[in-house]
Amino acid sequence: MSEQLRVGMVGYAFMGAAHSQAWRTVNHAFDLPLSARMTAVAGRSSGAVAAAAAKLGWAEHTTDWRSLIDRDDIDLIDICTPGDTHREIALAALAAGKHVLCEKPLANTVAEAQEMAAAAANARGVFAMCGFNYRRVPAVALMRELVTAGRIGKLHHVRATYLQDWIVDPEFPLVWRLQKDVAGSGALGDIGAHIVDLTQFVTGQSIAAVSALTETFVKSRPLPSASAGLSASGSSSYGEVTVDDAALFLARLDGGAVATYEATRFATGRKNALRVELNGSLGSLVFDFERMNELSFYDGALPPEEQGFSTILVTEPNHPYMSAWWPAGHGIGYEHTFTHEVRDLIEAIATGTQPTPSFADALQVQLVLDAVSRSAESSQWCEVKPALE
Ligand code: SOE
Repeated sequence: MSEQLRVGMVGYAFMGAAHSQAWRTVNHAFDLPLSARMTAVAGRSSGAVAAAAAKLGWAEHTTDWRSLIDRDDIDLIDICTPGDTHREIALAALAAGKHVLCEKPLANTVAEAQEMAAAAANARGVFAMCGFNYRRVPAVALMRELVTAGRIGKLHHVRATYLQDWIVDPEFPLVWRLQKDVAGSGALGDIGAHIVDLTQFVTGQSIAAVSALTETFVKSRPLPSASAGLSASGSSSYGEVTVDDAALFLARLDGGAVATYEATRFATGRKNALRVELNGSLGSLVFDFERMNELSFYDGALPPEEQGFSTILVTEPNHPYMSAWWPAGHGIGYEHTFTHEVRDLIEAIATGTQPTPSFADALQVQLVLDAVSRSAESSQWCEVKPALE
C-alpha cells in the first residue's frame, strides 16, 4: 500500500459530492504515488453532514471545520463551500501546514484572492490549487496541446460561451449563488470564471483588457425555504437579487487575439453549455461540453479538397487522461474532470511540484472578473490590473 494523502473536506453539497467521487475513485483509476484517504468531512448541519459522510464515503464527520485543521492526521483541506468562506478556511489550513484544494472562483474579491495567493506562495512544504475542473476534460487538454504545437497557427479569435438556465423562472428562490455577500458575483464568477480560466489555459494568452455589460433580469425572488445543489423551494417572503444574471464582454488578449465571452443563467434550454471556439491563421478548434468526448478541428494545412471541420473522438488511450479509463470509443463524463483534477494534484504533491492552476493563477482570473465588473459599472474599457507583488 502506498503512502496516504489524508483529506479533510469542508462542504458536501454539489461540489462536495463531485470532489468526493473524485477522491473515492482516483486511486482505482490511476496508479499514483499517494493513496487518497477520505478522513473527515465538515458541514454546518449535524444531521446533514452525517448523512453526507455516509453517502459520499467519508470516514468521519464534524460540524466544526476548524477541528479538521487542528488534526495531525489530515494532510489536505478540500474547500467546497461558498466563496465567502474560502479565504478564512484556506488561510487557516495553509498556516497549519496543510495542502489546499479550493473550489472556484478562488474568492469573492481581489483583496481576498490576493491574500490567499500570498499565503500560498509563502507556505513552505505545502501546495495550494484552485479547482477549475474543465481544464481536465481530455478534449480541452488536447485543444491546448494542438494550440501549443502550432496546429492552428497565430490565434486571431476566441469565442467563449457558458450558458445555463436554472434560474430563468422568476419564482426560483434566492439561493446563496444569487447573493453577492456569499457568492461574490453571479453568472460572472460562477461560470464566467470557468471560461476565463479555460480560454487562458488553452491559448496560453492572458486577458489584458475588457469591455463588459452585466444584467440582472429578475431583481427580487422568494427567500429559500430549502435548497440542495441547484434545486430549491421558496417561501412567501421576497429578497433582493444582488448579483448579475448574465455577464457579456469583449476582451483583448496579451498575445494579440481578440475575444468574446458570454456567461448567463438565462439561456432557456441550455443546461450546462460551455463552448469555446478558437480561430487561428492555420486552422480552428471547437470544444462543446455537451459533446465533451469530442474536439472539432479545421486543419487548414490539408489540401483544399480535404478541408472541413472534422471530429476527433477524444477517447484514444494516448489522449490526455484516457488510458486510465475504457477502450477507445467508450466516453467519459462530468465527474471524471474532478477525478483528473485530484489525480494531477496528488501527482504534484508527491513530486514536490506546484500544481496548476495555482492560487496565483486563480488570482489572475479574479483580476479579470474585477475588470469585467468595473467595466460594466463604468461603461468603459478596463485593463486587468496586475497582481500586487
Ligand atoms: C452552477 O452554475 C455550477 O454548479 C457551477 O458552480 C459549477 O462550477 C459548474 O461546473 C456547473 O454549474
